[in-house]
Amino acid sequence: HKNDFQSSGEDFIELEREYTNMTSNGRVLIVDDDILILSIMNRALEMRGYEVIVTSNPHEVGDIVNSKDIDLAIVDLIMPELDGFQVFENIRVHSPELPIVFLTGRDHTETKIDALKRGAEDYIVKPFKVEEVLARIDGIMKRKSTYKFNINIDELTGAYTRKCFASKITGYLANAKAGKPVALSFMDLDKFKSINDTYGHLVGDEILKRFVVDAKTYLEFAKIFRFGGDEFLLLIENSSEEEAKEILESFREQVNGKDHKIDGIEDIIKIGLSIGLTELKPHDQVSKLLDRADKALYKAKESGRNQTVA
Ligand code: GH3
Repeated sequence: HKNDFQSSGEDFIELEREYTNMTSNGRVLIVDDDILILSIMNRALEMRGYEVIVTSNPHEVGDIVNSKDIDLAIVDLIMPELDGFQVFENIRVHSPELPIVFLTGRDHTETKIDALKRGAEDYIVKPFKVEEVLARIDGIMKRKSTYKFNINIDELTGAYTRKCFASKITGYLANAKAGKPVALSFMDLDKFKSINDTYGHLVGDEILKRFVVDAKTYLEFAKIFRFGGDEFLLLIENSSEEEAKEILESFREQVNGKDHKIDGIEDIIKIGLSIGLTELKPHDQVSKLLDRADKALYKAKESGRNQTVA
């Protein structure tokens, strides 16, 4: 079950690495039978901060794309063993979203149009200027990283998004299957609408932002996702329901104990927090899991709010 255990936590490290560009600007695969091209591009890309994987064997491409987290592929169009378009289709099967750039000696308008229509990101004709190829690749990677950032990080609060949750939950469920406890909670601010109604939407926004900052500070070992509006999901790994309940109650008390002073507002604003808690079960379906957490949250609201219900 080694892979099961590897999933979620490392995925997030990967995400954060991409956002902060700490270790690499991304991973590029180059497929070309011309060893000279491989070596020139390898060196140029590495100097630019990319991790590079090269192969002159187009039959390997499917496996590489499957096993390594590739961000972009550069593919030669004419290779003795396999046509570049076939390599392109192979990659598409394994990784439909991966940007693919053709690098080719075939300066032929119809082939170029064919490649672009199939969805190639670019079509660069040899001989090429290395600087120009690098500029094109930098552009593609920048767009890709902005796109990934935008779909995974909530713009207002900086919490992970609901989409991000959807893409990660399978990994967490695999962990549960492997016997690793994971707790999930639904949290909803109490009477949040009345903060908006009394002080305006911008003050409401500020409260949401502060709430996420506090969650990230107090619960730094957990992952917080904004599910929508004032509703958040929290995942705590290596934690049973019982342990999570203690952690969350203490967090709720911290949140509730805080006085929020906001510029231009006389009143002190307090946040109440209702929390529904459950644990991932080995054969859980996502919908069942969310349903349990949601029902617990509903109970917390019904029983008078500002409390944790498991
Ligand atoms: P309850 O304790 O029953 O949950 O009461 P509530 O007022 O919190 O009810 P509800 O959760 O339905 O209200 C959520 C409100 O959050 C309604 C919506 O206008 C507001 N809201 C949703 N998204 C945002 C946002 O991004 N910013 C602000 N300021 N308000 C938002």
